[in-house]
Parts: sequence; C-alpha cells; structure tokens
Amino acid sequence: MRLLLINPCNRLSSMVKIKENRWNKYRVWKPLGLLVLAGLTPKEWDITVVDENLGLPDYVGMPQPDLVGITAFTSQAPRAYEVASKFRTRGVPVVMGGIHASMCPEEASERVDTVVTGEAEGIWAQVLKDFRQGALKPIYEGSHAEVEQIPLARHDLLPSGYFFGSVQTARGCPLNCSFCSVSAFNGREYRRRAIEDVVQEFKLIQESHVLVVDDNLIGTTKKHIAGAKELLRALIRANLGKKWIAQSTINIADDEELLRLAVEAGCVGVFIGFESPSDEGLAEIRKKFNNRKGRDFRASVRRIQQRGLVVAGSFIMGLDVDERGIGRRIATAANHYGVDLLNLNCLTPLPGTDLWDTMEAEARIVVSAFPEDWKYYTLTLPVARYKHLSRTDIFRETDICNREFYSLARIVRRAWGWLIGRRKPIFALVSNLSNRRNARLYRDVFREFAASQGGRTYRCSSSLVSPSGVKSPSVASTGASRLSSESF
Ligand code: B12
Ligand code: SF4
Repeated sequence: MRLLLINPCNRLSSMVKIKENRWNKYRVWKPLGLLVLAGLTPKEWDITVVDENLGLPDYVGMPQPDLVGITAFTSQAPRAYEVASKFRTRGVPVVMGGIHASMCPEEASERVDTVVTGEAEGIWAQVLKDFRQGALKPIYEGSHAEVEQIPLARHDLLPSGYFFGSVQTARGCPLNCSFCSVSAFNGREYRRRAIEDVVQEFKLIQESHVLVVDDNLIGTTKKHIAGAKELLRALIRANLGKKWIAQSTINIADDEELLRLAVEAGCVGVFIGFESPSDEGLAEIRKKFNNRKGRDFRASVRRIQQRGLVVAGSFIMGLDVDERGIGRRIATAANHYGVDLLNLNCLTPLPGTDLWDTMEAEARIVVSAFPEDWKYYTLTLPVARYKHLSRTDIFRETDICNREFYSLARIVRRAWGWLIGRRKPIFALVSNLSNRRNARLYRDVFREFAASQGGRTYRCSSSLVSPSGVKSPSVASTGASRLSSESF
C-alpha cells in the first residue's frame, strides 16, 4: 500500500522565495509532523513524503498512491485543498490533519475525505485500519498524546537538501497567550518526551544543524527547567556533535547552569518572543510572564550572549495599544535589548485562538473570503482591522522597523559583537542579510496583497461604530462576505 504525505507550500511565505533570496534555502524547515505520522505508520506501508517548499513535484508522473495525507498550517490551507482536489479527482482518498484542519474541521471536511483533528498518536493506526477495511470515517478526533506514544520520526524519508533537521522534545504551553494556537492545540500541560527517545532521535538526524521545534525548550516552572537540564546533560553525554537552535522564554537568562549546559549540548542560538515593547502590550496579549520581577531585557539578553549564543527576538505589531511610530519603537527596543536578529509579525487572528474570538466578535476580521484568504494568514499581512493603525500604516511601520533594524550600519555594528564575542559570526551575518533581503521582498508581497483587496479603503477599528458582539457559530465558514464587504 502506498501512502503519500504532503506538506503544501504557500508562495507568499518567504522561505519558498529561494530564487529571489538564495539565503532562504537555509531556512526551509522540515515538516516534522509528517515525519512523526510516518513514524506511526505500520511497516507494510510504502511511504513517500513531499515537501512542496523544496519545489512542486509532478504528482501525475508519480506512482499513484492508495492514500494521501496532507498537513497544513492555516496559511497553507488553500494549497492543501487544491492538492486534495487533484487527488480526489483521480479517485485517491485524502486525509487531512494538522493545526488548520483541527481548528477548522467543518471547512476541511467539505474538501477532503477524512479529517483528523488534534495530535495523531492515539488515532492514526485506527484511521489506517479503517481505510484498509474500506470504512474510512469523515472525522477522527485525536487527543493530547501520552509522551510515550510519540514515535521516533522518520528522518530518513526526506531528501538531503535541508540545512536544518528538526526534533521535538516537549509539547504544550501553560502560558496561553491570546494570539497563539499552541495552548489550544497542544494543551496547557507541558509534556516532555522521554530523554532516551530524544537522544535517539537526534542520532537519526542526518543534518549537522537541528531546529528544536518546541515552543519553549525549558518551560516555565522549576520542574520543567530541571527536566530541561536533565535532557541537556544527556545530550552532552551522547556527544552528538550537532549544533542546534531552539525557542525559549526569557527565563533561560536567569539560570547560569542552564545556559552552560545548553551551550555544551550544542545550542548556538535561541529565539525569544518579546512580543511588545510596552507593559500594556504584554498585558493585552496576556504575555505578562515577560514582565515578572521588572525584568531588564537588555541584561537578560547579554547574559545569554555572553555564553556565545545568538539571540533572535520576535515582536508583534498591531496590538490595540500600538499607534503610529510603533515600527521605530520596536526597532529601538530590539536594538536596546541587543538582540542579533529581529522577527516582526503582524497581529493575526488565527482560528482557535482567543484573539480570533475577540476580533470576530468585534467584526474586525476583514480578510475573510475563506478558505482562499487563509493564504494571507502568514503573520506578515494585516488581515484584521487594527485599533489605531490602518493597513497602510501597518505596511509603513513594518518597513520602518525593518529598515532601521536591518540597515547596513546596524548590521556592521552588530557584526563587531559577533566577532568579539565569538558568537557564530557567519551564522548571524547570513541570517541578518537574509532577513534584510526578505524585508525587501515583503514590499512586493504586501503590494500583491493590497491589490488583491481590490483597492477598498481600510479603516482603523477606532473609527468603527460598535462591535457586533456576535460570535460566529463556526470558524469554518465565518460569514466571510459579510465581514469583508463592510470592512474594506
Ligand atoms: C516548526 C514550526 C514552524 C516551521 C515550519 C516547519 C514545518 N514545515 O513544519 C517554520 C519556522 C517554517 C514555521 C513557519 C510558520 N509558522 Co510555525 N510553527 C512551528 C512549530 C513551532 C512546530 C511545528 C512542529 O513541527 N510541531 C511538531 C509536530 C510533531 O506537530 P504537528 O505538526 O502539529 O503534527 C502533529 C499533529 O498536528 C498531527 N498532524 C500533522 N499533520 C498531519 C497530517 C495528517 C494527515 C494527520 C492524520 C495528522 C497530522 O500529527 C502530528 C503528531 O501528533 C509550531 C508550534 C507547534 N507546537 O506545533 C508553529 C506553528 C505551527 N506555526 C505557526 C505559524 C503561524 C507559522 C507561520 C504562518 C508564521 C510564522 N511567522 O511563524 C509560518 C508559516 C509558514 C508557511 N509555510 O506558510 C502557528 C500555526 C497556527 C495556524 N493556525 O496555522 C503555530 C502553531 C505556532 C503558533 N504560535 O501558533 N513554523
Ligand atoms: S506564544 Fe509562546 S509562550 Fe505564549 S502560549 Fe504560545 S508558545 Fe506559549
């Protein structure tokens, strides 16, 4: 039996723009969810994994699969449905899973044969069994996996051609920030995998560089941090010679032993969500964790960098507290904290989040001709109505922020720090130049997006009459035309 697993692409996302920016080839990340799914699949299946981010294959020329499995983040959903439709026309049943299908199951079930919601560990075997018996159901509900159920991902199934391999050591996040899907999807309990499994999986990764995909490598409590230290010690003992990067909360800076162990275990950089330069902004999105004990971000970043680690900082623009000038404010904060890289997102209501519920109730989700418009949910485009910023303001402020942070003068200044502190100068330089180039490419994407909205004028929500207060019954078909026509 042939199983074809597909990660659809979104041509608006920067990583597929390899022709326009050759550095992006280093940031095509593996679709780990599909490799885990393959790990759950019995041996008798012949599995092929296609990552469209590496290029579009000739699906017609490939041996016809018996079953297709598609994954998708929200921004990939339109392409996922397009691919699904091609296979269904040829009589091949399509199963869709992953975060988007889980948050919008009704929408997905109208476009594929079977939807699997949630984590797949507890349910995938049943799906395959039912398929073999010709009894596929329209929907299966997965639940949060016991960590022992998480298999070793099939890292052998994708071609070399990636700079980074990927691995997951923990799932779930207790912090439940309003804009984020993780607590809704993976739950608020922090679940760490068995250390032996993680070490074993690291060994299966061919690449010398690895992305640890955890939303937070270290967790937030003393117990989580103790678990992280145990894992790091095991990785040091295993002496794998891998270099890796990970996401973490800022509290990683508070524990010298943790930092030392991370470096000894191969960590070369951390990605930290600062989110907003203001306390009001952090309160708005419920990321008060960042503000505990009146933290000095600059000192925290320095402590991490003194260990030789590169620090990437992520911010969100478009919060209700953000007004004109926010672009410069974020760049100034990022420069002041001293981060080596800046990742700027636009506040985006993703289905299933509290932010979605709030914005939907206030009729602020304006780019909503779903499912087609999901392609704009890349976190870089203004798909909602923002309190004090128009769509054009968002574009301008983003541009100002990127120009300021990624000016050549700033990059050269940061380069001294990388050289003197021996902090991965080549890695940091390449990442800076790549982000600088992507910021330019963003201007084209924004223009295309604006043109797609038909030149309708965009107003800030502060000019709105009043929130509707009406919650849509389902995310799958949220009265798209109602919202979009009144908003642009
Ligand atoms: C690594 C990662 C990335 C990598 C992508 C790697 C890749 N190709 O998968 C990069 C950095 C490129 C990336 C980019 C983006 N990401 Co991202 N990313 C993640 C992260 C941190 C981990 C994903 C992962 O590997 N998880 C581990 C695997 C094992 O879990 P999984 O994929 O969920 O798979 C399980 C189930 O979902 C299920 N499953 C999955 N697929 C399928 C398919 C079938 C058929 C079945 C049956 C089951 C099934 O089975 C698996 C095992 O249980 C998640 C957060 C998270 N915790 O998931 C965010 C996350 C997925 N990203 C998110 C977002 C928003 C984005 C971006 C749009 C924006 C951005 N700036 O980051 C872009 C989109 C890129 C694009 N192509 O359009 C959101 C998605 C929310 C949403 N509704 O879409 C998440 C949830 C983070 C968040 N804060 O909310 N991301
Ligand atoms: S943004 Fe980060 S800290 Fe907040 S809920 Fe999501 S994963 Fe957790």
